[in-house]
Amino acid sequence: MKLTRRQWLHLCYAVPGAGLAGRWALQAAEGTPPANMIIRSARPEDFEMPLEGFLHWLTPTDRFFVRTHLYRPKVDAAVWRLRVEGEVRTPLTLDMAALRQLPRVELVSVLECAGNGRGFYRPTVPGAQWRYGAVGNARWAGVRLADVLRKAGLKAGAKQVLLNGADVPMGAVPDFQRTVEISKAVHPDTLLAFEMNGAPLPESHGFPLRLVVPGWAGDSWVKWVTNIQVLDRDFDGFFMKTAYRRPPHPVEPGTAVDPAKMQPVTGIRPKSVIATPLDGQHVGPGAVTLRGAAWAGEAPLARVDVSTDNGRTWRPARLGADRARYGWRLWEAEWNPPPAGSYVLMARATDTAGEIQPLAQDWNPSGYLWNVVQQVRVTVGQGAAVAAPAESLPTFPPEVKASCVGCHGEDMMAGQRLTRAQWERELDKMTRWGASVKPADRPAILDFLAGHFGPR
Ligand code: HEC
Ligand SMILES: Nc1nc2c(c(=O)[nH]1)N[C@H]1C(S)=C(S)[C@@H](COP(=O)(O)O)O[C@H]1N2
Ligand SMILES: [Mo]
Repeated sequence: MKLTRRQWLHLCYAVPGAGLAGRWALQAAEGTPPANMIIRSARPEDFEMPLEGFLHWLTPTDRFFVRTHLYRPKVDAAVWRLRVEGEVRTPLTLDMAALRQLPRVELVSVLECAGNGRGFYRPTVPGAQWRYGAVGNARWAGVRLADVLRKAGLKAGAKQVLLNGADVPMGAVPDFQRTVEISKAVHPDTLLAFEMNGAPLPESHGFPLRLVVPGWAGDSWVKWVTNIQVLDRDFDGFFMKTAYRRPPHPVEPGTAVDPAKMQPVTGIRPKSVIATPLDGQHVGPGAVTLRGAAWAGEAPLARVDVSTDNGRTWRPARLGADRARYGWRLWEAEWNPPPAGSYVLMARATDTAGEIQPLAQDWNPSGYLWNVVQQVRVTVGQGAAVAAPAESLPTFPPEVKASCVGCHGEDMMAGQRLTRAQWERELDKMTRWGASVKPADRPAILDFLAGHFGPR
């Protein structure tokens, strides 16, 4: 994306102190968003895989979802170093050649964003409104984090491993830093990966090095890793203490919950997605094949069952031959639809620990770990599918542009469905993060946002 002089001025106005880092980021993140993805936010990059992606066992890299809180850095591999310090006997500074001397490990694993499916929670919650495609299945190659930690020599008090990436700062937005508890960090399947699908990691996916944490949600899969610090205590940075937490018990939907009373997101849950037929599609007459992909977390996927009668009866789907411990499985099931009518198709995953994908789920304040069984409504034998009308963006008034476009675009706001009270909280959060909102403009900004992007 090219910035006009006016946009540059907006940026400097909207992001006090953004300075050189901010400008560098804008250059680094420049580029046209891919045409074959659903763009939730062009900058920072939040791209969702369309449903066709669930027809591939390995997700083609150019169709793999991208989730970035800050700006994507442009890392020069020649000067890049990995620093390992903290509760270790020998702090290390490794370049890529030194890292590659450790045993190479390859594995296929699903990577799913904790917020995948957030867009389905009611009441709606703020954040990228992902539907199904904030997930992908790739072949990762690298070295074991355990081998790196062994080389440095873990001290007895080691409790958590803190990873920091080269994310480019944005205003006063907290840096993306995450910890993984020591037991998961030294698990032989937890990798520092430098390859994805047989090629060097692309920039958007963490070049030159990212963490791979099979079975755990994407927020632990730190990209652009430069620093590893072993801690003898819990880390209290924003992305551990405030974000990526959910309540251990059901809470009143729509309420705020004290982060101290919530727990960090770790493992993902069994889930299946129907790629075809599509919701609203007109099918048949004649046999129809349901196809999709299914996965689970630390306990592998055991089975997928389908229902073509709104959940009254279930029968097993056929699982594809391609499989890996943490990978997803393609599945298919034949359906001979009755001559005419309207039917709800469902697919439900079960893991080897016996956890079954639910038909309904408790709400949580940030909309994490959605795995409610998908419902695909199709009609057989009559009429044509009705296409949903395309939505067009309203024109953003100058005061909203001045305060809110700079760090990210209009798309970040247009994707939300929030009440006025929720928009108030967003304004406060963005102000803390560096947005400058003139008090006199606040009511007009709120009117616009709540008016156009309220709950439906
Ligand atoms: C200083 C930079 C900055 C400015 C200026 C800014 N934002 Fe944001 N905004 C962010 C960041 C960073 C995110 C989160 C990105 C992520 O986590 O993916 C974000 C995300 C959002 C989201 C998604 C929900 C969420 O909380 O993650 C909304 C809605 C939003 N901003 C609204 C606004 C509005 C309204 C304004 C103007 C008052 C504004 N932003 C100005 C940095 C900014
Ligand atoms: N440094 C850094 N690492 C990061 C993030 C980030 O914003 N910065 N986003 C995380 C989140 S929330 C997810 S879901 C995954 C997404 O990985 P992908 O973009 O390769 O799909 O990266 C994780 N690693
Ligand atoms: Mo995520």
